[in-house]
Formats: sequence, structure tokens, C-alpha cells
Amino acid sequence: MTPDTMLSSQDLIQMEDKYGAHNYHPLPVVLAKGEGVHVWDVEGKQYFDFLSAYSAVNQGHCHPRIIDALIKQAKELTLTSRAFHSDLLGQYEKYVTEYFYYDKVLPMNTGVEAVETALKLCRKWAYEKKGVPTNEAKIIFVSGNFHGRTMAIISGSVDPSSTKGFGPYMPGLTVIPYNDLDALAEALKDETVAGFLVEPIQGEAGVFVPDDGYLKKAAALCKENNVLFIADEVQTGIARTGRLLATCGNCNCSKGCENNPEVKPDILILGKAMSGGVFPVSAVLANDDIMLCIKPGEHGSTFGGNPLACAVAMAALEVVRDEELAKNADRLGQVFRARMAKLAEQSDLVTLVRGKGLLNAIVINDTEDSSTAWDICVALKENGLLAKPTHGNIIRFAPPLVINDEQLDACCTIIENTINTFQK
Ligand code: IF1
Repeated sequence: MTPDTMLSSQDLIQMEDKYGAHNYHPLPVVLAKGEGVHVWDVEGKQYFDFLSAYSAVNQGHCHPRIIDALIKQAKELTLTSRAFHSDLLGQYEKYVTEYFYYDKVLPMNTGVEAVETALKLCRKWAYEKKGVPTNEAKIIFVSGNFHGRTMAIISGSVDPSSTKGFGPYMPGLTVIPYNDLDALAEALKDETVAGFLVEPIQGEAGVFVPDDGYLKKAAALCKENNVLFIADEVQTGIARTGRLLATCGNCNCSKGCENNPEVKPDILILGKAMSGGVFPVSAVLANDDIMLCIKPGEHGSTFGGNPLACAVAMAALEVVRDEELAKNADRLGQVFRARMAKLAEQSDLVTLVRGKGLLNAIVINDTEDSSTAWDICVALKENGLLAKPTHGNIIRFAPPLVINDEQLDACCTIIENTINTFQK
């Protein structure tokens, strides 16, 4: 069956509607090609991609070095399962643990699988190392979180669109307010607490950046109470926030280092841009005293650590380092927020801009349930820029980190013109 290239966007949308589950409400655009910061629809119209597949395409669409690695490895060996060793797994594990400065990595595929893995690892550590009574370990989540859509993970969500109609929920998870150290200190008094799971910046909630020092102090409170600090960097990691990791300090180098992180998570969760959007690759990193609590046969997955994923991920991480994407995100993120701050001053539609690096959002001056943010995104699409609202009246802007000054300038102009001419 060869794809029919003569079908129109309308034909293809109708086909998805007829034959596909209705678990999404996409913007009315049908993409057929991607390269760098651009994507094209089936009619050949070009757009700037300002979502980057939710920060999976940090390296730009179809980065040649990553695609070459994919094609080369695909001709050799794609999957062995973990019943056998492969020639790439050990090399990948060495590369990734040296890149992020941890003893070991447990390779998985999707972000949520990595989060689930981190929770299982945390519980195992609690029983084997902390001495929490069996089946009593608790893990603290924060409100506004988004860690994926499996039953365990939604059990720690407070968002009805993630939880409604999917009960009963998994026990052992408690939820406290984000960016609230007093609430964390209170929750940590419970000696059965094993871990604290947090996004350094809450992406889906609307790009909420916590107060300066929150992560560092939260990590210190966890240490004082012998609780694991678990950072979900699936969306904020891999240079997106102007640092290699959002938990890094103020350095914006594009390589892992151990000398100045603001916070060194006990368990680090990565996904999305680990592969530059070319293949599902996620990872859980930890040091031996934690990682070795999981023994042979106790966890895994068919595709976890497959040779194709290893080859793609090493190429994708090389690109981040060689093209200094963290530095670029840091610098152009400041340019972007300055332009949007000016827009907020002069427009009654935009109340503020917030974010870090090239993970930013504007807040639209309307109620959560209004269609204004959505309508603005449809207008942006007409003007050649793709973005999507998160909750209600917040529009997230997250272009590929390979964007250059001219492209960013053109995109800011598109956003400004669209907002300034928009009629509710
Ligand atoms: C969808 C949201 C973003 C994540 C963090 C784990 C995961 C995600 C911080 C799970 C995934 C994706 C899921 C994707 C849309 C996107 C998303 F809108 F759903 F909430 F980015 F904000 N931790 N986020 O952001 O990773 O299993 O998806 O690989 O569900 O449509 P995953």
C-alpha cells in the first residue's frame, strides 16, 4: 500500500475522523514534510513550527545527522530485545551516563514509561534502602503536573481531563501545591514518603516557572528527609530551557557537567528530544545505590534500549552539543520574551509572557473556557506559524532550538501582526 499523495487536507482529516479514535482535537492543518524550523502541509504551504512536537524536535525536523544515523543503523539491526546483548547498548549507556553524569541508565521508549520506571525504582529503593514498610511507600506529586497518561501517572494528576472516568486510581500518591516549600516540608514529615516528583518548569500547565531557588530548596528538603528528588525533564530537558537540563545552574553549556548544577536529581527522567523526534527514546538515570535496587527480570520493555534507538539518540545528543543548542535557546529566548513583553504592553489581548529559554507562553486576556486562544492559533496558522493553546487561554511557543535570529524575528512579527489585527 503506497500513500496516496493526491489526497487533500480535507480528505485526510475526514479519513482520520472516520477511521481514527477521537482522542485529540488537532488544529485544522495536515503536515506532510518537515525540515529544521519549517513544516509543510499537503498543499505545500510552509509554516514555522512553534510547538516542536511538544519539545521533541529540539534539533529541528529531520536533522540530517540524526536521519543518517537512523538509516545507517536500520540497515544493520533494529531490535534484538533484551534477551540478548547488542553491540550498541553498552556504547549508548556509556555515552549517556557520561553525558549527564550518572552511574547508570535504564533505557525505555516513551516519556510516561520512563516516569513509571522512575516511580517503580523509587518504591524499590524505599523498601530496600530506606526501610519503608512494604506497600506503604508514598510519592509526592505537585498540582498542575503533567507526566503522561497511564493509569498510575494520572493517579497523581488533579486535571479532570486526565483523570475523569478512568478510576479507580493507584494508591500511594499525594499531591501538594507546586512552588510551595512549606507544603513540601509538611508532606515530608511522613516517614513513608519515598520520593518527590516534579517538573522543573510545568509545561502543560502553561509554562509555569517556579520561584528562583524553589528546586534547590526542595531538593535540600528531600535530602534532609531521605526522600528521592525525581526530576521529570521530558519536556524541559535537552537544552529546551537554555540549559542542557532545566535543573542545571546558570551555565548554558550544551554538555552535561557535575560541577554546578542548581540541583542534581537523584533520579533524572528524559524523553522526547533524546531522539530529536525521530524515534521514541526515553531514559531514567540514577547512581548505583538507587539503580541497582531493580534486579534482572524485574523491569523492562520489548523496545527499551534497542540498537536503532541507541544510534539515533547518540546522534541527537551530539547535535545538541555540537550546535550549542542550549546557548542558542538561552539567547533567543531572551529576545523572544522581550518582543512579547512589548506586545503585552500595547495589546489588550495579551496579559503577559513567561518562560525560560525557548519554552515560553503568552497568557490571553480572556476566560479559561473562551475560544480566543484557539482562534488566535487558527489565525497564526493562516499567517504561517503553528502553535497550540495549552489550558484554556495560554498559548505555548516552543520552536526548534536550531532557529536563527532572522527566523525568530520573522516569527515575532507574525505573532505581533496576528494579535494586533485579531478580532474576537
Ligand atoms: C500528548 C501534554 C506536553 C511531558 C512530561 C512526561 C510526558 C510528557 C513533562 C509523557 C508528555 C506530551 C504528551 C502529548 C502532548 C505533550 C504534552 F500536552 F500532553 F501535556 F508536552 F505538555 N512528562 N507530554 O510533557 O511523555 O509518554 O507522551 O512520551 O499526550 O498528546 P510521553
